[in-house]
Amino acid sequence: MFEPKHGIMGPGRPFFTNELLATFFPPGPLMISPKSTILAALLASTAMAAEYEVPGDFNTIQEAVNGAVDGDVIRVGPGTWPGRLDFRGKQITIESMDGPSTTTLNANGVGSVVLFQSSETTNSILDGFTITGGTGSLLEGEITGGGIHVVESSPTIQNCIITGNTAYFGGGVAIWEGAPIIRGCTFTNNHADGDGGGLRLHHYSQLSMENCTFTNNSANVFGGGINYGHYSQGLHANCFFDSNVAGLRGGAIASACDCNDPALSNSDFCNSQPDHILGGWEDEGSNEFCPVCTMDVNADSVVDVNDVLQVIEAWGGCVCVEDIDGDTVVGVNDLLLILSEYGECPA
Ligand SMILES: [Ca+2]
Ligand SMILES: [Ca+2]
Repeated sequence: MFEPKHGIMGPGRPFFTNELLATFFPPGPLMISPKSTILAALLASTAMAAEYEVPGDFNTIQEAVNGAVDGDVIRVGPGTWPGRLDFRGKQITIESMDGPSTTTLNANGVGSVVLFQSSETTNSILDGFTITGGTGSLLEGEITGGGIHVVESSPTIQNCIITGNTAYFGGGVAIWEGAPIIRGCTFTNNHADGDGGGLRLHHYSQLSMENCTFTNNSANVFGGGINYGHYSQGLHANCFFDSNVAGLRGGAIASACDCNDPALSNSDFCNSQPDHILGGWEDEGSNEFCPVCTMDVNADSVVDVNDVLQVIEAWGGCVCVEDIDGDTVVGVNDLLLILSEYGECPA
């Protein structure tokens, strides 16, 4: 009779009971049958579901990833872990033992901190890390995805603090032809020299985001918090945006592109500069916006003749702060908006 040993699952984790074995090996001579084929498959999948600890089983997280197979869980101890981390297409969970406040992945300026670029699915899970020190990866001629680079992949990123990363597109995170799930994450103090200080979606990407916070992210051009690019769309539920800044437009979110309007629900927007949202968006309800002084184009906290003069100087076609209604033309309508809001900006 087949006697299961603990070795199949590792010490202390027996899986096969006599009852289960009886299902596949009824009393009598052992015969090759479809049932034994099923058992072989079961054995294979069960044997793969290992749990590793770093440090302990491996010295680095990447070594653990290299040694892992689909279904495995890598548990990471507290501390700062230098270098880059590539999931290498594996459907595994990498989680911190003690949470993001004590467990940091720091690329120290050598590129993106975490890479999902090998067709990862939502079963590839990053859970509970601070992601920092990232400087992005080259994609289509631009430095993209400072902290996390998602290319043609759809991982799950949860309970992470993404902070202090830079790139040209997507200082914190960039997504290219991906459909990730991001939940319970904080994006703070990330910067893009181009678009998407906290996050950028591009090229047929889809994002499902909930319970995330964006604070103090900045972009020199569009989307201090988030920038949407070509044919991308997303859902943001229960998110909070505070003090995100864009050099041109879309302090919190810019979606002025050939993309679908992002859907927003139960999300709050405060202290965005120069505006909260550039472009269309779908109101799924319960969103709140602090007053924003879009008409104060020279950002001196008062709407007055100086703003009028600046608008007149920018007269004509442009994408700029002087185009207050966002129709890519600085014209009479923008001037009328300024005149309608003359005076001190709301606090
Ligand atoms: Ca002003
Ligand atoms: Ca205009």
